[in-house]
Amino acid sequence: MTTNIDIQQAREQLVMINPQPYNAEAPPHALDSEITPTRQHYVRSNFSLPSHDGTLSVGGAVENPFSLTLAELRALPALERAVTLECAGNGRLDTRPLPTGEPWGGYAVSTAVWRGARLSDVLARACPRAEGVEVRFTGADSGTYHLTPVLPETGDHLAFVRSLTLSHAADPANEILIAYDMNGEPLAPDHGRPFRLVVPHWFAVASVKWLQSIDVLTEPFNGEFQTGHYIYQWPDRAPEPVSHMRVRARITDPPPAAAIRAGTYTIRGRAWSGTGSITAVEVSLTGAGEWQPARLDQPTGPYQWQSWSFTWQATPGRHSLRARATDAADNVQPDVPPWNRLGYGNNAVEVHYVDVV
Ligand SMILES: Nc1nc2c(c(=O)[nH]1)N[C@H]1C(S)=C(S)[C@@H](COP(=O)(O)O)O[C@H]1N2
Ligand SMILES: [Mo]
Repeated sequence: MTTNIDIQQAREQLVMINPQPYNAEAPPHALDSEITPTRQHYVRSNFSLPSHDGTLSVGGAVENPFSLTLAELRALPALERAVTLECAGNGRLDTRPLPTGEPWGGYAVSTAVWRGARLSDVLARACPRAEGVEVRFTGADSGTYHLTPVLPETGDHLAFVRSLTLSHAADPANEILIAYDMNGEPLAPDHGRPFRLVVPHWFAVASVKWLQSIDVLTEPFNGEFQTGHYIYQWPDRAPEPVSHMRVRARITDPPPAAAIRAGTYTIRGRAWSGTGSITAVEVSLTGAGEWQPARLDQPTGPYQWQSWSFTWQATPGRHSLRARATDAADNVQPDVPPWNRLGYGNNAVEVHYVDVV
């Protein structure tokens, strides 16, 4: 049984953004490890922690509806993958004018090893009917929700529900998991106990926690969490739903606002993207242009951030360090946040100040 004390302890190492619903960033040093320790993995929840009856029902437009207990899910062939999850609102605090929404700094991003059943296996067993177009995922959490003005008709008591296209969800190559273990232990309550979706490459809003039901739909789903929120409302072009993580690099060492000794210093960091592996990271030491190539490590897996480093001859004074990543689809980070009304997907190049003494 999980007590309030257990939940409190699980939250001790995080940097709180909102006590209720509980939202918290990873501490900056969490990014020093390739796999984020579970207690340092950021948490984002739209509602209070729900209770869950321990079963997953699979139905809708399928030939063979069924339900699974956690034990039955564990008995299916398992897949284990390290997956970097990033909140689409990560970096919102650095966008101007400041949008509404949780004021995330830059640490709503973490990487964990997830183990679970393949969503494609579960869907194949249910046998979707030919007219199926989307799959809807319903979480056990619900509550009152501050609606965007664009969809007043959706009401104000909502559950957390998202969908994927059936072709995306049912393709085994996409390795979407119904995960029950995180870093070798059963999922913690804040991360979706007893099971959750993990959708590699996508902003983590797609990875529905406390998963309760999976339904094949014959019409596209347009719930609040994919038509009201989690939409890029650009000032100058048509709105787009939030989907893949945007290319981004982060300096992890020296840590933010550090003072270091003059001499040779290895700058280290991580870089990630949902639109292709990272192909280059460049570093600027002057706050202006002058981009120099960093050493980029090969990916250790298809869905996790990559490590990079740069050897710096640090001279006394204050320096502004910047790192910029490019991915295999040739996406490169912009200099300024790509402003949109709800402040999603800020992947602007970050400036890191360091004092060298
Ligand atoms: N049921 C449910 N699933 C959810 C959410 C939620 O509020 N309810 N938040 C989503 C968002 S916006 C993010 S960023 C991730 C966060 O996952 P984590 O808390 O394990 O880091 O969960 C996603 N899954
Ligand atoms: Mo998120």
